[in-house]
Amino acid sequence: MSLLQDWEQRFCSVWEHSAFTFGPAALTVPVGTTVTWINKDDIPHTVVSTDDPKAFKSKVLDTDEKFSFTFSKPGTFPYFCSIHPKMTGKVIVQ
Ligand SMILES: [Cu+2]
Repeated sequence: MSLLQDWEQRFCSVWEHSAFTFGPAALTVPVGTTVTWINKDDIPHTVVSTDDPKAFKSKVLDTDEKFSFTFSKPGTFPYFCSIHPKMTGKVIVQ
């Protein structure tokens, strides 16, 4: 049985300071956590790692589609939406 709690990230459609947002924008999780992003917006979004090489990259997610990634190494993993590059977030893995 895993003691790790997996997380759901939601895309927010709030238009604030000219940027869409990920909610929460910064998430701190233990190593081994699977983070799932769910598009609760009515427009498509993506989740793309900004690291090189990319740690993860989703396809274009339509409404209610999901993308999951399991973080198996500690570190800070910034990401953005490739359709709306001002949408950024990060996952901090400890
Ligand atoms: Cu987007």
